[in-house]
Amino acid sequence: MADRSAVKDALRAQRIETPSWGYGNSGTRFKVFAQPGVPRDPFEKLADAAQVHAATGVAPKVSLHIPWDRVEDYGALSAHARELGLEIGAINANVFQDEDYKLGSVTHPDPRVRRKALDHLLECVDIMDATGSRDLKLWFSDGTNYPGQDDISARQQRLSDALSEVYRRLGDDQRILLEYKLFEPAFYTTDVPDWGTAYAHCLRLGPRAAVVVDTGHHAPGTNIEFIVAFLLREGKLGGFDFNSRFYADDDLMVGAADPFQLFRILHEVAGNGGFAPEAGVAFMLDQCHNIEAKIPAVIRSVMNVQEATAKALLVDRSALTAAQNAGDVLGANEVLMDAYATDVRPLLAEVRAEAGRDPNPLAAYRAGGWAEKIVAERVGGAQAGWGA
Ligand code: AOS
Ligand code: ZN
Ligand code: ZN
Repeated sequence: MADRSAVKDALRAQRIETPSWGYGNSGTRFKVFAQPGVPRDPFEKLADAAQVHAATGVAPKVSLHIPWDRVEDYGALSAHARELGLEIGAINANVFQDEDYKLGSVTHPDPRVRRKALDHLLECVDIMDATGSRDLKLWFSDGTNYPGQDDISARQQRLSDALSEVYRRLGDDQRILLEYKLFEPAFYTTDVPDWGTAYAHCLRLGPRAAVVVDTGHHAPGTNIEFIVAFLLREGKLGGFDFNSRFYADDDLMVGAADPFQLFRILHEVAGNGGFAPEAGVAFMLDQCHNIEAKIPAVIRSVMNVQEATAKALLVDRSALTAAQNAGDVLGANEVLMDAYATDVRPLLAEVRAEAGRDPNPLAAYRAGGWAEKIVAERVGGAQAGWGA
């Protein structure tokens, strides 16, 4: 049996970072369905994030996205976050929404465009300094659409040069989190398409660079938990961008499509020390709520991560190791499946009640009247930036 009080301690200590863009309007390239009451600026996005933290108690960090969250005074934005009981999490750079980036950003064949992209990445580090953020999250849409369009190796060199310059600019407590994605918007080659490429660049950069696993960024059938175990073992798992996918990079609520996969991933996190604060793994959401109400969807997502975490922590590790060492294939599998089959909702309700919170975060949010208040007070909400 797993130690119940240790499991509860770990659940209390867990932190899940929510994305500013999850609170704004978003959609697909076909249509953005605007919702009433959505935030009009980054300050209001933080106010919504504070509701998620108030309901769950485990979501004090908010990732920002530049330029979607560009403000005059970042000191004022982080002071606002602190007043709300929040902190600024990862700063997400954006080198994918500018006319100049048609052929790439830091890997573009034209040095002028590369310089412009690099300057934006360096500006993001300035914003980290101003907000106290630890992580610079880099996702590059860079790639090509047709064989022969550009030189694959030359693009790797340009990428490496840019990453090195950003790395040199980092403060001692700051990190580069490098994200990979199989394809989209580039359809033939992508310059950081997989964990191996991201890992190789991070290894070359040094200890303050690590890989981000976005759960929606793999080919169907990829064993994500293997990647997680490998990266943790190498000290190179910087964090997760959690979301669900049925087909490609769907950015649906984490745990909605495949809660068993989420459990298997978090089982590897638990087994490889990834929940310890010193492992430095950032548990972030990267989602868009196109048709569902946004704040409750973020709360639901946080709860889904908590539930999968609780099941992973409940795995009877000594029984598992004994079965594995004895070559007991079915026995080992049974230990894992027993934990997965456990209804952990009462345990989580208990953890919340003991922390003085409502055992049901969604009910608490609905009872608080915030949804009605923002609809009445906010007119003309802003788009998150996606699906424009
Ligand atoms: C894009 O597909 C990636 O998942 C990015 O992590 C992210 O969605 C974007 O940078 C939003 O900030
Ligand atoms: Zn992502
Ligand atoms: Zn993505």
